[in-house]
Amino acid sequence: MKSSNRKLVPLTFSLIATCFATMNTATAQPKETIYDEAKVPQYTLPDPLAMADGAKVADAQAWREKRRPEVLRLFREHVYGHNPQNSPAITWEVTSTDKQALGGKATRREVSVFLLGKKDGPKMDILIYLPNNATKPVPAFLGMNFDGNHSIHADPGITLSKQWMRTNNDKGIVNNRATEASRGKSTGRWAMDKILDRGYALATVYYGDLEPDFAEGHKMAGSIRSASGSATTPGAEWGAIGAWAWGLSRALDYLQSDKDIDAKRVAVMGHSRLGKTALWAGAQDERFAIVISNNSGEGGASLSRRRFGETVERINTSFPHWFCGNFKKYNNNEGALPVDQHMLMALIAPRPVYVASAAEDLWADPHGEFLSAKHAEPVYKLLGTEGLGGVERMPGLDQPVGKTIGYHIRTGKHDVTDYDWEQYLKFADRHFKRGRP
Ligand code: GTR
Repeated sequence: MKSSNRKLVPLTFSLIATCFATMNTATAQPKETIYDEAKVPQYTLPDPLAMADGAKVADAQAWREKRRPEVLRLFREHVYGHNPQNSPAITWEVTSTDKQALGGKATRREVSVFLLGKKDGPKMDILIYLPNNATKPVPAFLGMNFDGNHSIHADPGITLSKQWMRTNNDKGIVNNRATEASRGKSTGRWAMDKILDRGYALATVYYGDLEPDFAEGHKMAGSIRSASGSATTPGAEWGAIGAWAWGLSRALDYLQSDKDIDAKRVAVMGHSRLGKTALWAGAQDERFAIVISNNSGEGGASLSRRRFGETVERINTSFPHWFCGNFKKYNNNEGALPVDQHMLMALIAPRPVYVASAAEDLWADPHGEFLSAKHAEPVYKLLGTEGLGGVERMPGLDQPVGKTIGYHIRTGKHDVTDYDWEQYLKFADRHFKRGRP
């Protein structure tokens, strides 16, 4: 998605601030967007390995039993909101199967998932491509899409979404509905051939099936937030990102029952706002084996306290529906947050996480995305993994680094490219023990 605020300015990256204690909390803040590393106010990050009461988290058990639940609760209370409890189990129906899709290369399956277990309630449609020449069950990538399942490939067999979507002439979306001209408009973001050739399935869901992406979208018929009612105290109720992330977990519920998919090897992936969503889904739901954030920026991989590019105030103003009400308390007041986004990544530990930035995507603060990964590392190490594997500094352009935490900054703009997918496939091969390490 484009933002008028995305600016192309020269990259200047400073040294990594590695010591929490030496940074001072920011005081008076300028309101203009900062794109100059030298102008970023100082800040102090919360220590992921210190309990809210100050007690040190000394071992894996203390992380697992005490600090991880605490951090998760803090993110729910202050950032993304709480999911509803005790939702009924999903039910589903396979609505189409074509064993000779894409010229015989793949099996295409479409599944309607009834999110609250009944056919007259909210539903989402999963589109799945399975490689025909691979031994089943296969590992999979699961990611939400921005413009309907039909947008990810020109395959005429994909059912055209009937859901509300943002009108866009270039994408053939007229009066908030997709048309035949919408087919395959996002093909470039889904490296279908590469994914299938490497023996992975691809599963995707239109995020608007859960909730249309505008401030009042939660009030629309079929939106999961309106159908689920209130989950908790005002202010801590789930926002749209919470609802989309919940949808990813429901998609995984379905994948667990699909005998062609190895549900223990599902990588959840997302771009931009859907990268924030993938991180939040992966942080909460430990069934996701790998989590991939593509250019997720503010409220995703990048540090909230670092005022570079988009800020908390800015995102809460432009997209008041994405986060919980309490998150607005941190407008221009990030230092008061009990968490920061490195702790979101720490919630994923010890599972592999990959963070990708783009050089021209300064709005998303590439350096802040790298720093989150770096500052999540103590938790990865405590849990016995290598984390970034000795990487101390942000790497140069197009030089992927890392072990359990992967990172790259690619040449170019805010987007998902074949280059990004190549890195995700290598990372997944390595962690799913397919091919050479
Ligand atoms: C921007 C927003 C970003 C990012 C992006 C996207 O307008 O400011 O946080 O999520 O949209 O989703 O493409």
